[in-house]
Amino acid sequence: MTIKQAIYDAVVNGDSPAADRLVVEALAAGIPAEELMQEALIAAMAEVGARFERGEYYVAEMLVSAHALKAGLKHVRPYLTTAAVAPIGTVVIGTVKGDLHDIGKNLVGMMLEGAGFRVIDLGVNVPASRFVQAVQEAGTDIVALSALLTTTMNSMQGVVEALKQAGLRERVKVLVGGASVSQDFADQIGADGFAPDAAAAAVLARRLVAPAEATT
Ligand code: B1M
Repeated sequence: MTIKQAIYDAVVNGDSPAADRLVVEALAAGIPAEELMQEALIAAMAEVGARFERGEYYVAEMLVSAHALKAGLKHVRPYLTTAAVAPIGTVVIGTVKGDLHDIGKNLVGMMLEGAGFRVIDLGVNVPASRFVQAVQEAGTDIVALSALLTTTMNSMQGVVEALKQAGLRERVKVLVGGASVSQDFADQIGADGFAPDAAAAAVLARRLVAPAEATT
């Protein structure tokens, strides 16, 4: 069995100590962080989701798998977040109200840091008013919203509306993503952009703050 397969199994089986140890070993063996993330950690969570859909896993199993993924992810993080000398912009990020999923949001935050942004992470289950407050306080360029549930997507629209009502909508770009979200939905709620994954979110964020640079 390859080490990537062993990491995949550790996450699917919710074995945090094994995920922790194996990711350290894999990085020491020179396997790129991005590869570990995509082919082992994220792939394993897709399998966990599939087992949940088939009724083979319950919420408890999803949770222990999420813990195992996070145990591995903490070692990958430094490889994705090389600090820039001067930030190219500030992003306020959070998972919208009603939604507790944070793994994808955390990955997006890491990739944004790696792309040179200062990232202010508001966490999960974040009400629209908290995003507005953060924009007022932080000199924000981009508000980045994550939602994994079809039932919480509409909270994104609530954030866009709250920014409008506070007179802040023209000052910031709104970037949305998460398994339940699409480009059509982003257009529908008047967001500035949608990204399907963390790497694409970082590319799009750079484009949103510096349109000319992103075309080169
Ligand atoms: Co939940 N859950 N969950 N869950 N969970 C899903 C999302 C689900 C698809 C599972 C399924 O049915 N197959 C389903 C949603 C169905 C739907 O609405 N269509 C679901 C459900 C139903 C639920 C509960 C309602 C279950 C219940 O209680 N009966 C409940 C809701 C709780 C709540 O939020 N209020 C619930 C709870 C949980 C746990 C707490 C147990 C746990 C979360 C732990 C945590 O995050 N700390 C959990 C998990 C782990 C999952 C799955 C298995 C994995 C999610 C994940 O971390 N994926 C998930 C199934 C699945 O996704 N296949 C599922 C890995 C992660 C890297 O991917 O988050 O998609 P993802 O992020 C990607 C992209 O989406 C994108 O980039 C990331 C990576 O590149 N992205 C962005 C994300 N945010 C972005 C923002 C951007 C741009 C891109 O710009 C700002």
